[in-house]
Amino acid sequence: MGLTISEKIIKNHIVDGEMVKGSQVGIRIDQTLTQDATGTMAYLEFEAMGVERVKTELSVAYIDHNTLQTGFENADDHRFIQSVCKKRGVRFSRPGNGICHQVHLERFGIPGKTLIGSDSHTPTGGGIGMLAIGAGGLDVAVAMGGGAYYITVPKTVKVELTGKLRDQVAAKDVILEVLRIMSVKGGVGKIVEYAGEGVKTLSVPERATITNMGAELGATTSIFPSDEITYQFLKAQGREKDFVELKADDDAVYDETISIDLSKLTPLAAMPHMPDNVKTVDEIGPIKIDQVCIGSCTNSSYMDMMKVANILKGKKVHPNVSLAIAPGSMQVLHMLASNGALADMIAAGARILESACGPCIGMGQSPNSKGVSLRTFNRNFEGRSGTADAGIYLVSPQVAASSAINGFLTNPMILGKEEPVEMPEKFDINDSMVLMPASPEEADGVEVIYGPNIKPFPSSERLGEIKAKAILKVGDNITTDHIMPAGAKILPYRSNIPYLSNFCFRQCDENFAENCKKEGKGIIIGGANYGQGSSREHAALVPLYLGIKAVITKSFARIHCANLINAGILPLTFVNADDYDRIDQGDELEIKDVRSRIENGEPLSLTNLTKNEEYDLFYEFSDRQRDMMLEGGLLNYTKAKS
Ligand code: MIC
Ligand code: SF4
Repeated sequence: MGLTISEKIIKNHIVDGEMVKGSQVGIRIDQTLTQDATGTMAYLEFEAMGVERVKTELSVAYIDHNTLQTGFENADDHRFIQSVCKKRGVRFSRPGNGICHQVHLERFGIPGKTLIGSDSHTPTGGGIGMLAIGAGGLDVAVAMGGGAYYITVPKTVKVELTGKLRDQVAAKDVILEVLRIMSVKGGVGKIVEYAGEGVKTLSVPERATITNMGAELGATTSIFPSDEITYQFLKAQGREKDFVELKADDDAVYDETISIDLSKLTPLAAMPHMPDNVKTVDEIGPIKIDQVCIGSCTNSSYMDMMKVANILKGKKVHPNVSLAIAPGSMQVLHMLASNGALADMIAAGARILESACGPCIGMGQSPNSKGVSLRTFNRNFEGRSGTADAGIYLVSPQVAASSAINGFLTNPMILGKEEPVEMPEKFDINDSMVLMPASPEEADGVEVIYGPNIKPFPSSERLGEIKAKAILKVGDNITTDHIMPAGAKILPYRSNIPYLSNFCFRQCDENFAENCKKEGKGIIIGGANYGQGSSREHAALVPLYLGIKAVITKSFARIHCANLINAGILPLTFVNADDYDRIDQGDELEIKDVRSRIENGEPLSLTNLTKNEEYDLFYEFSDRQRDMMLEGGLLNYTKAKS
């Protein structure tokens, strides 16, 4: 039986377990990446593991999220990360060098290799044929230390592409169409592989836009073949030696197939407040807009920026619209500056931001009250922009640029033919913003510098009795942004769990933290797809700090579920989804004999002491996960094993 692309890569990297769908395997990790918002914690965890030097082929730390530096906190975190990197053998991409996924694709991604990153959009690397997976910081720390990364062997969805995109229709429209078809939970437990004649018509940055936003499907990752187009991209980056061809076998078996004729797509938009709330731009109509933001790891490549510059050239941004543009990397920004495109953007009235995540994670550029903001980003969760009542629409660069000029949502097809943007034969290559680590001999003399805002992460206890209140009950599709919000006011405290805890679940229940502190413990009841979105392990570490013992839901998103286990919080699901309705916030709950039952692989049930009822619970742990749960999380487990 033939293999899919991802099956081939997994097979080449298995170090533990068998490649059987649905079972857990440990894979060897060739590369890791971190960003600063999750990285500070990941390096604190790495330091706690006591490993002298990273054991991967390549590990890179990027500073791209917390670049606002409104106080000393972010700069201290950057300095901490820089010092750990120097000592432990990690390359350090300085603030200003660009967004992790964009830079990694340009300078480091290699087809056929495995990459895990402490950021949910790590699958961007799938655009170049990597098996690139988003993970919690602790998983990344373990991989840096040479440990395997464990995944459940996923099902494979084949997206068969035919035809070619018409002018003014973009890769963003392809992934929005996939989201429309599959929804934000449609990818859970699956890898999405792109295939078919249409693949050849898409450049690497376009493919990367598509795999990037595969994160919004809840997929483990997404991947494109590595072909002639990949070779040309790597060659233009001066990295042709990294090329290997990768394709699925003709008789590969897929679990599902979706077909998309690229030539039939029209410009789409994801409406507030979910990335799968997709309609055509024409269906939504010419709504008035207040803001346009162009950039993020989804759409900030040189090609995207040139398309935007071509639309803006010689025009003016509408007086009622604020247009902000953040090119994705120093490479992109430098090339735009050299060829005059940056001047066209500035002349049109665009506000040029540094090459970083910026508004995508609420670091500045929050829209006005009830503002309508079009963004080329990947997430439009309620409140994420920093303005609670703003409406965020996710669109392509072409929709964004043409709308910025008109002042209303615009189908760029009215502009007619697109000015062609050629893939450069040679990108500007300048890696001076990536600092190399000290040699092993010099590393001894390097000191790790901690700032006063860096607090130790919470410790967890071995699994014991669980008897606590349903301290919070929430609905479906709760995101990690709900659990642990980001934004300019809170992000500087990513290395200070006690302070962060005050903001936990604020959007759902403003008394949550206070209630937890009063009770000292609690159980959270959730709906379907609980914990979707960001990989931030803070969404598990903060509840751990607040005494949460178990989270019981209809279903979980993959990364968050892994983060809960890593933190030693029990993730359980209802056997009968209807039992969710029987529990009220405040009910006294008990999971009887939880430790011995999990130890012996026996079923669990939840006793509702308030209502005098009993509900069956489901859990599925590999042996390793079971041992981790019993020890109280991955760090305790790793220590106990060594
Ligand atoms: C995001 O897009 O939500 C982030 C910010 O990049 C996160 C990581 C984080 O919360 O630090 C992600 O996607 O994992
Ligand atoms: Fe940064 Fe936004 Fe990409 Fe997350 S989604 S890595 S915040 S640009």
